[in-house]
Amino acid sequence: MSSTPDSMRRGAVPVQLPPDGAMPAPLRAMAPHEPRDGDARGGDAPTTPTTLVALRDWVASVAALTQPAHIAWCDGSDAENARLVAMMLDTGDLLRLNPDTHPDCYLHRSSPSDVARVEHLTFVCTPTNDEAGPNNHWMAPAEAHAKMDALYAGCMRGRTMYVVPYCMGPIDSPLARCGVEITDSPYVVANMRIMTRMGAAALARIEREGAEGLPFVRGLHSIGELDPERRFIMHFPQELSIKSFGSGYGGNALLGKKCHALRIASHQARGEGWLAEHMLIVGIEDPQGATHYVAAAFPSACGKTNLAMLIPPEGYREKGWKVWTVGDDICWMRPGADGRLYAINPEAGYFGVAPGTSEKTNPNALAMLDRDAIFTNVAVTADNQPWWDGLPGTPALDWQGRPVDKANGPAAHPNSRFTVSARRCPSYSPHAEDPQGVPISAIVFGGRRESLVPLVFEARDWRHGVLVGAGMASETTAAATGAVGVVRRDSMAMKPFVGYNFADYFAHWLSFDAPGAVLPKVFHVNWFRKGADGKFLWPGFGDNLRVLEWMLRRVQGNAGALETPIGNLPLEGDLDVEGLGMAPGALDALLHVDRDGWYDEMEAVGEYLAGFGDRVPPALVEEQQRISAELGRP
Ligand code: SAT
Ligand code: MN
Repeated sequence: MSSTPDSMRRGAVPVQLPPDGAMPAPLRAMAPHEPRDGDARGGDAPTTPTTLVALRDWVASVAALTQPAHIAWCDGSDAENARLVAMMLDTGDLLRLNPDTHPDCYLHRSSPSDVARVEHLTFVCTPTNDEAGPNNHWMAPAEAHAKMDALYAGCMRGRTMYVVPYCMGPIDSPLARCGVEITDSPYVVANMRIMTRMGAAALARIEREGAEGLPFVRGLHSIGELDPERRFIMHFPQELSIKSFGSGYGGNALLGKKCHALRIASHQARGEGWLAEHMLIVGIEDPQGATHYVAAAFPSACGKTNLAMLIPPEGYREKGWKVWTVGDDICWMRPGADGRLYAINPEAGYFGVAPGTSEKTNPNALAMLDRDAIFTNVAVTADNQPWWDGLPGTPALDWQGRPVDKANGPAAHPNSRFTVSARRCPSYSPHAEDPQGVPISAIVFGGRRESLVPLVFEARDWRHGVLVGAGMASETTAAATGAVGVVRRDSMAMKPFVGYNFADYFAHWLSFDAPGAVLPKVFHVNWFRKGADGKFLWPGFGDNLRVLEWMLRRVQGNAGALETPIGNLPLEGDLDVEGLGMAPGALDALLHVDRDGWYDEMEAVGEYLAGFGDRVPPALVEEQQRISAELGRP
């Protein structure tokens, strides 16, 4: 990807560095308010990069290690983005899509061995292995630093090093947190500009907070040679830092997303009394005009984006139901003065799974994708429009740019993605950028389960809800490298994303049940239950609002439920299935609790918890045992 020397590129305004080895000199140019002659090619003279000594020193030390040809401080402006895009069109990092149908849309084809997150190469480097827990790969911090620094030595020779200040969350929100990503990938810069509040405003906040002694998260990223054998994603939660090498893809490379907003933030949140979760946030407006916010945790590629942008079924629309999107992937929430949990979406864009996004499944998403979007690893039609399964038209070239041939597999990669600004979403909530966040009425856990798990059930209280989240399991998807369709435990959909020991994380969740707390109700859903014929029993997508409606009526105390050992389920007639034309028996099957199957499931959850040893909160084990006992040994 970066084989072209940067001397041939036109990028974000760079600072010209002397040849290898002579580091300190150019950083002289970063003294406050000192003009620079950095852009040797006559671009606009860059202003002073930063007044913050800690940032300056870190950038200097990274440059000394990685030896870039230029340093470019990104301001996030349109002009800077235009320069980067022009440069990437020159180098082939981006291809322009059909400007008539998709103005300002670009295609990026990643290296074929770099198409998803790499969980087996992702490490949490806490001082002790126990702090990372059995849920994480662990490496001692000193060893991890040494390994990464050896990879970084000279890795940016001939390249530009981009310094990308960003803010996760509305720029004026007390719940937001900032970071700086240093990267040698202009594609990462362009994506970070969409996915975060990137540039001058973020830098100003970082400097203001820095002056008060507050830290920023430091993320160092190099694509290296995109060699899967030399690829690692390392997290140092205690140092609030990230080191990523060898991948340019998604969560491996856009460090604000999973690395910062989940792995590092979950550690920060634990210390500061809040939650950093892998959840969408959606507002449901009822016909009376009241909006209730729901946060829902599903593993990657299980429909978070679709649920966040749901379009109500016709009968609901007629009655006045509306759905408002706050976020589709990550949720930061903390108790407010009134005891409720208030949530922000730390992201500013969507990095959504393309295949399956269609007029039927998610018209709101499609509506955002006809301009100002970056597509990664999708196919293209003969007239150069992006294409994937679910779209009309015929693909001409596959995700690797080859003429489409069934023998090569799907035309669009199963983990191909779009990157687009949240503000382009037709259902974007007018409260999505409220600095104080939105109050959460319900938390929903869910996964892909062909069998056993009913369409919906409600936890009887917070403690039970935490167990429901901890015991979650789902069939794996293409979002991570590895086998697809294998059921694995994925507590709170955070298995790949929590920056510390799951046992401590469960205890942190339990701790929110404190005096004065007004906690959301907790539910579990499964849209993916199949019948004996192997077909999905529930239509899903827009019709999921029917299930959300029942939840909100439960929250307000005006819907019935059948109490069972696994939780409370809708009674016959509680779910509005009018107009669905469901097959006889389908709803019964969807709401059936198989006691023997659930006994085995709860025993498996017990074994899973036992895997965390003494660290696991006794309250959670008691809860599991209570339910097992109620179910009774088959
Ligand atoms: O981690 S990514 O951002 O690549 C996508 C995901 O797994 O949710
Ligand atoms: Mn995700």
